[in-house]
Amino acid sequence: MAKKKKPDAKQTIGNGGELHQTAGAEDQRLTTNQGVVVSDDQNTLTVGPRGPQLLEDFVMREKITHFDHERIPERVVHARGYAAHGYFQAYKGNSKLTKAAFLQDPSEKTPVFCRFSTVAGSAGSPDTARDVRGFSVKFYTSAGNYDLVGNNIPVFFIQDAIKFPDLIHSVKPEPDRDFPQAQSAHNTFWDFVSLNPESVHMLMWIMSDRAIPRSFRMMEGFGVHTFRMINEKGESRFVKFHWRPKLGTFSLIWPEAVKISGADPDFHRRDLWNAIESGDYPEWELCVQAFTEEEANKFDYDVLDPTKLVPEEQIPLTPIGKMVLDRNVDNFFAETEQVAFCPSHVVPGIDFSNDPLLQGRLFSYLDTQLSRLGSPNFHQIPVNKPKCPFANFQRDGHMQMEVPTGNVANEPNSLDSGSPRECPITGFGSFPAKESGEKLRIRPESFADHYTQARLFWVSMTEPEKRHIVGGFAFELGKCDELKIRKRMLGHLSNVDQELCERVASALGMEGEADSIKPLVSVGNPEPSPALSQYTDAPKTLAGKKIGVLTTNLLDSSLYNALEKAAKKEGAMMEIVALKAGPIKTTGGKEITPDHFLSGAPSVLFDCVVIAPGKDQLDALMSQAAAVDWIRDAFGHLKVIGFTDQAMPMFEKASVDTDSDEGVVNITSTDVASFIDAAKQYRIWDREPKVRS
Ligand code: HDE
Repeated sequence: MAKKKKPDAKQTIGNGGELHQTAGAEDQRLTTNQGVVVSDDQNTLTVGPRGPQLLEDFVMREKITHFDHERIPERVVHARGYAAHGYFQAYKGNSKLTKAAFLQDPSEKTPVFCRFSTVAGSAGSPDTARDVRGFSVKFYTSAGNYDLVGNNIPVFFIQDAIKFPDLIHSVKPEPDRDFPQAQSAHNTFWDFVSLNPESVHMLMWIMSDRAIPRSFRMMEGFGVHTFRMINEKGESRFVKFHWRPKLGTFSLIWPEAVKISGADPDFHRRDLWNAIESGDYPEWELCVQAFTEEEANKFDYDVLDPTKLVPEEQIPLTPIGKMVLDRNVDNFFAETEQVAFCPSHVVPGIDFSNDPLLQGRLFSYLDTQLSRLGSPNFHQIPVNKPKCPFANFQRDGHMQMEVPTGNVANEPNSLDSGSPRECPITGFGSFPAKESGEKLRIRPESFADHYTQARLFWVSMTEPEKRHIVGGFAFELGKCDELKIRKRMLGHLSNVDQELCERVASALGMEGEADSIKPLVSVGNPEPSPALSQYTDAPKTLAGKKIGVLTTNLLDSSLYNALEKAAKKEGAMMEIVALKAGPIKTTGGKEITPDHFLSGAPSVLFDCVVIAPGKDQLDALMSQAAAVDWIRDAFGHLKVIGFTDQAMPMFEKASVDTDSDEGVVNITSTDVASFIDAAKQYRIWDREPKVRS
């Protein structure tokens, strides 16, 4: 179970006033927002005990008025998100690449705030919806705030920012009926993307398990666009940013994700919160693929096109630092909701490329913060405020929190010491890239190949990954009831790969019905890029994962101890699920308070499971359909299942053969090692074709 967090030290606000709602503070008096002590917070002022309420009750009116205005507009995209604080530490030797201050000194820890999100769903939508995940990091560097606002997928749906409102309108709930929520499985989305072949590469990723991550902690992150890094000599290289999770990249599988949406809509945020509370701090390595403009000119795709990636086999990753998230927020609204990321927040040493999607984003984010947070002073909100000194003559506006002094608010001036002044040497200077040309509304020809990298992705997948991509397309297109859209989409898939198209068509029962769509340029036949696969070289580890133990009273104490010890050694978390919420006793008399009770915790919430009824308690457990479902589901979701001899009749009831495969493992109090070894594989992929076609 996660450790409880200690109350925080008190915080100050504004001009030294003290925030009232300070966790753990004693002997504070409840006041109005004007500091007037409240004598009664239970009853409104009335005329007599049963009479009308009085308008003069400023205590009640202030409280209700504040409440009426508690909500701000949710983000138009990425509304559902979760964040944590942490730090970034650079590795040695980045100076050749960049002069960015925070990337120089390995002994320096730069504070960061990192927010993960889904894109399409509203703020209250389930965490495990199929979607790209946002991966935004705000670095509070000594040279100003730097925001790396990326995703967990390295490419995007569209090439030009002007298409973004259309893309988002198509994926959001349909405007007449306001459903479906947090889903791309509907007509408008598939209509739009099938009419925009540039989306096809991204669709391959979105239909893969990348779009249903196991945990934020087990997700890669990507800057998506090509950026520039500039060193002290003024030399520029193009870079692609990658975040690599220390725990490895793992995903859910679709039937599991669907059930988790019901069992725990907060699955990802709970996972991150609990990991940090228990001191198991998630970590990512920041890497770049760096290359010169001359090299880029030789690639057979355009690095300014955000629907393309640079294969790692072509340009390998260079690790430049690591990020650790080690502190949960104190207040979700104040920090996670009010944090404002803008790709235009860069620091000297980092610059933009001409990627037309990036260029559009440089405008959009500042604009959206103005409407979402309501003021150009959003940088004064604590989570957005630079931690280095900042000074300028911008003044006034809604919710000005600072009190600038003096009679001068212009630059240059000679009246008030002339400061603050610009600084041509250390200030941010744009890379002087040469630009010339006619004004045009035109897509470059070098952006025209929409299928080769989609094919690269497909041919780089393992068979289980291919199965899931086919399943993803079939499920989503199955929810799209316009046949013409399905046929058009099958046409695109046949341009990606004939086998992919046939498998999706067969799953839909639409063999041979693909439209014929002529690619603009001929489609290449790329060699696989193993780095694109999640499972080709997946680490065999239980670190950061969760073992669920379904048990009852009188659980064998040596077994409990052996499992607990093994979980600890592997860096995994073990949680006990019992029939009821109250404490149970082991055979040794130890009292354990279960982490969950059965009806609230199906096996989908765990990475691997153990079924271990207590002494003479089999019947009590077996009489519960939810307990039998535990086995059926875990088996169907390809999990490793450990069982005691006593649990065997439950397997018969669940129609799961205990000799099925290497993932169904007998355990005893003296042998949990074979279960742990098997569980490190994460899933038994060979089981899948036997449980679902
Ligand atoms: Fe965003 N995006 N986006 N986006 N985006 C927003 O900004 C936008 C794009 C991404 O945790 C919004 O503050 C346009 C690509 C993340 O707070 C908004 C275009 C990538 C987040 C916006 C894109 C992203 C956002 C909504 C096409 C990956 C969440 C609220 C030109 C590289 C940030 C907000 C957070 C949020 C606009 C495309 C990532 C409206 C116009 C590509 C992670 O400004």
